[in-house]
Amino acid sequence: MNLYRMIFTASLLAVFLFTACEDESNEQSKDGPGENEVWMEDIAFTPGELSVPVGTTVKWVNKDDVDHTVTSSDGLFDSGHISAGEIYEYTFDSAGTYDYVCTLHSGMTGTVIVGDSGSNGGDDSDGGGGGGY
Ligand SMILES: [Cu+2]
Repeated sequence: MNLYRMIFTASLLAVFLFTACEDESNEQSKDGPGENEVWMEDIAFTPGELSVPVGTTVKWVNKDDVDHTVTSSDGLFDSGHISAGEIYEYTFDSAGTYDYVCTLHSGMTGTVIVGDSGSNGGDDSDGGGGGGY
């Protein structure tokens, strides 16, 4: 009786450890959006605000099980319905701030900020090196 109980406990432990390892690898393979990429996930745009240089093609990926749209607030671009797993791409050729929404989900909004090419990256190092002290 005791031996059976021990084997049972040991196998439970083995299953638990195996499952724990599996969970860990699942977590690692679940990466976030790539560069110039916005995910539509959990009825939200991630990242909600994306900064890119002029000429960048931004890619929206629908990670949800429901349709979404990427619709410019000023009518510049409109993806139409993007089905689950589908991708929409748009190339931003001029600088500016572009607000967009999903017409299917109120409150699902995002922004793409397009900067002048070349000036990108110099913005946050403008402090002069902090020699004031
Ligand atoms: Cu949506």
